[in-house]
Amino acid sequence: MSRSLNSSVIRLHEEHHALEDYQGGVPRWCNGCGDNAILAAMQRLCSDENLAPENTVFVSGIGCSSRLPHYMKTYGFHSLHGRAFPVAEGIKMARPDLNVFVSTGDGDCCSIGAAHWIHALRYNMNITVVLHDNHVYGLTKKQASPTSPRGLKSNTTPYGATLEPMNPLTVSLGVQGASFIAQAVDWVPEVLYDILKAAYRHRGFSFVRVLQRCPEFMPKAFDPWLHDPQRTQILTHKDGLQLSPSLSSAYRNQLAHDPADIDRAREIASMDDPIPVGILYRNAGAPCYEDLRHAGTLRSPAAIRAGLDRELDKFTFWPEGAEAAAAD
Ligand SMILES: Cc1ncc(C[n+]2csc(CCOP(=O)(O)OP(=O)(O)O)c2C)c(N)n1
Ligand code: SF4
Repeated sequence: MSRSLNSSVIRLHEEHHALEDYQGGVPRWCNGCGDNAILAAMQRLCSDENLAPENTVFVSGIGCSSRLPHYMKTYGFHSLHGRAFPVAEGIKMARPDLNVFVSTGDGDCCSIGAAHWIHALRYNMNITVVLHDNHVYGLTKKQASPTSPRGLKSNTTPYGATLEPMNPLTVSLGVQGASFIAQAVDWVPEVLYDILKAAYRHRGFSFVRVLQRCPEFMPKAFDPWLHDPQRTQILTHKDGLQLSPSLSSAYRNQLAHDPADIDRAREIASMDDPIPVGILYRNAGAPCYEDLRHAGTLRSPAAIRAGLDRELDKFTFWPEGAEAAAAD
């Protein structure tokens, strides 16, 4: 083998990351938990996009879904309940070059973390977010969440949940600055993967709500949709999802939807039967907060040194006239 060919082979080997490069610990989720499908799609995405593990961070709050960073062989930050967004935003401000992902549950995001969620949408930082929405608090063994169906009997609602559920899609689409809103379901993995890929490739805050099965505490929650593919409506468009021929014949209920149309996106988002799946809204031109604030510059070696110099100079004794001379 010639020397240049040899070195290219070595470079190829060094630069390509296989699926195993992203597979961390063995997941502790229950059998049949939809979190497994989301994890598999994430690992495939990282490998296909060849994201350097050392430049990739998965951030989460607390919950079953928030265990995802443990299972990715990248950097990870399993933070506090409801606090994944400010942690992810801090990372992005300091290191805008990193690929930053967030995994959050419906309790983590829509309940305790709701204020952070709204402002994260508004700030539109380049972060890819997956809301694992199983309509319940799983980790703490069945309490009602903001997305629980009305009437759900749980440890906190023994007579049934009183309120109508919150719709994370319509809430997100109501926030000024929101730039990418999509919905997927864990039981159609190919479409889940395509939506996560589009979300990752969008430059801005991409928010993907994934309807996620929790066989332990919500065993039949999505059965009607699982048993009847026509009750899932796939949003297709040349700038959105395009189904493979086999999926197209299985999921015949399709709706052409241009993700640039926010008014139509809001109408579609409010449907719950059939479930809309696809990219509801995308605005590639929305400004990212880190660009507006020139993120990362504060942490450059030159900026850190200048800051230290400024601090140390406060303790310098300048003989008369020397300060002006030093400034010249
Ligand atoms: C400040 C705080 N409050 C409450 C809890 C208890 N707690 C842990 S996880 C959780 C809810 C998790 O539900 P969700 O976000 O829907 O995730 P899932 O487990 O369903 O994936 C709660 C209330 C906590 N850890 N910290
Ligand atoms: S309790 Fe539910 S959400 Fe948690 S791991 Fe089990 S199936 Fe998944």
